[in-house]
Amino acid sequence: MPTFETLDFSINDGLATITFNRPDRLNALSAKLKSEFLLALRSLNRQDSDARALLITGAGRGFCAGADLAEGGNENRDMGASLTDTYHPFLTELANLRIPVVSAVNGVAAGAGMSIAISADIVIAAKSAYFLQAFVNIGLVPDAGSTFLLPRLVGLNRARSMMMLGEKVPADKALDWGLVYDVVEDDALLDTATKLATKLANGPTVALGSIRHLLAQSLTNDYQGQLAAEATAQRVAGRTEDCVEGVMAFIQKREAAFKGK
Ligand code: T3D
Repeated sequence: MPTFETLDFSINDGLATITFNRPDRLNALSAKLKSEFLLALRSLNRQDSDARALLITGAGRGFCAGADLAEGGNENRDMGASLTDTYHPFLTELANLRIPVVSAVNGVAAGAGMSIAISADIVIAAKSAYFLQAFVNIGLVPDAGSTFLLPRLVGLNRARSMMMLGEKVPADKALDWGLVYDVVEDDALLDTATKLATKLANGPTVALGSIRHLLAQSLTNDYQGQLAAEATAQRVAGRTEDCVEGVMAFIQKREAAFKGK
């Protein structure tokens, strides 16, 4: 298992956990953190990885405050190149993960940090957490996939207001908007998110991975294209040991013991 400076990474009983660990900077995305996040995600995407679900959270009082604005060299640098070189690789790896992802948003999720949080399949937020399209407050446009994901999650009007006003959206409002799956008491966040992620880690991994990819494809496919994608995915899922086990367990009136194969 690789060790990292800016995040904690572990895999226990099929559940991988990545905890951003720069609490004094609200887990802002330094160059090091971005490269370590990419390495961790790449290791999870390897065929020989034991991981069957991923939980992402942040140490301290923030989930992630977006780009590290204190890292220097901000004047006249090519931020477009910075995005394609240092953000898009980890965002793409995250989108392509073959396992389900849960984010436990323990505090602020701002800028690209919000993009990471809402890239998860299931987002759980602590009561005190909030979401912030911080970009406009520093004269930037939303990036890291925000303009793709956010309007699809909350609708154009809400996405537009968040992006143009740059105001905090508290967890309760995010729940009301459908941006998060659940909001729990702060001290119950990690436990709740871990239980949920563990349930996914014990699920039929191939089917779960396909569900995340099918839903992603549904954002751009037409109806016929999506029917075809479902058929392709079902061909694969239908041949897994987990499918045999799931049907057998149903007939035998017992709980299925999925192995992720
Ligand atoms: O090329 C590229 O990188 C382009 C990519 C852009 C992607 C983006 O994500 S752009 C958006 C970047 N993020 C922001 O603009 C958010 C900046 N932070 C804030 O607005 C506020 O910190 C928060 C609203 C998130 C939290 O406010 P508060 O009052 O709870 O905490 P604080 O006191 O501002 O922050 C605590 C510390 O974390 C503080 O350090 P200090 O004073 O104790 O030494 C603060 O400077 C530091 N911090 C917070 N956010 C960042 C940060 N340091 C570096 N980068 C940050 N993003």
